[in-house]
Amino acid sequence: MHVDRFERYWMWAASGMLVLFLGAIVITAFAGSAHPPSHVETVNPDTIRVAGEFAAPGVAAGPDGGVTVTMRAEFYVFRPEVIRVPAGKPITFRITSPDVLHGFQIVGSNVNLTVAPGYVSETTATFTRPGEYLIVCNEYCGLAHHLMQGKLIVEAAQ
Ligand SMILES: [Cu+2]
Repeated sequence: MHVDRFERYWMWAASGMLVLFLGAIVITAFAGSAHPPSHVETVNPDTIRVAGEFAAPGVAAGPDGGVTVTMRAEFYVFRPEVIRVPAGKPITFRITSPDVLHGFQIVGSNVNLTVAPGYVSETTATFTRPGEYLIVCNEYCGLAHHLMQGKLIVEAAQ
């Protein structure tokens, strides 16, 4: 079968790109520990306001110096709205929603979670630079979505 020379070039180029891109996925999966979201933890969205850890959201220091921030994202507010955490310590955010889908993005950081009712979204980040960070909801959640924001205050270690 005759295949034109230029067509052959393009076939090799396309095959090379496939190998390159698949290789990049495999390499980052193993070397960079990149993986799809795997933290699956469910809660009953009907009761999180009255029972369990999300009924009293807030900041709690752990024995190892790390900090856990328990939060609710709900129509159209984050609870707590203002979070104070220490700089240089691992901060674990645990957040869920009692109503609809929300987003939880800390502007200027890598923290960006989708908050779905019935599920606990969790991530850990360390903030080395003290200051104020804006928290926004980046999933359209209703009429006052644009007003839904919070503040993270990272305090320098004493
Ligand atoms: Cu929203």
